[in-house]
Amino acid sequence: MAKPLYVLNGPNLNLLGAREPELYGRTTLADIKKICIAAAKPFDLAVDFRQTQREGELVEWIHEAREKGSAIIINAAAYSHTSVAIYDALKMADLPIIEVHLSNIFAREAFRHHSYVSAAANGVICGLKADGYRLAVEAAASLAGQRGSKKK
Ligand code: CA2
Repeated sequence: MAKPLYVLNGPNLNLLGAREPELYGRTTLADIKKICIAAAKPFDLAVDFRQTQREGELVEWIHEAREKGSAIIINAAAYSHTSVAIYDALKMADLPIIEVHLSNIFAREAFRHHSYVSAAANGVICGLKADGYRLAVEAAASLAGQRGSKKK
């Protein structure tokens, strides 16, 4: 089997589902993990799905994905807008990178309009709530060269 897709989630995303459904939907992070696993299955890809509150842990996971992953899907949450360390780590990873946000960050406060992650990503999906993760898995699998193996 090919190397897994790393789906990395940043701070506070463990709280999804309960509050601000108009922004983030009602789907929990556990539900999103299931969506990612199901979306990767037709490509014969496994998913390594993680969440952390810590910037340095995200950096370490990006380093790990360089060696052990076939692509990175990342919702760095608030760190998207602040972290040069995450940008540097992503730039060092010679892998397809898809950035995903549940909410449309461009329809929100100005401080959310810039993402350091975007400058290191092959593509960005935002505003589609949990469905953005499904699309991100399909895009990452395609970029990782798994397109031909998608089963109908
Ligand atoms: O839209 C996204 O996915 C964000 O990455 C979510 C981040 C936010 O800082 C980014 O600008 C956009 C915040 C995640 C907070 O998660 C919550 C979970 C439950 C209730 C409230 C917030």
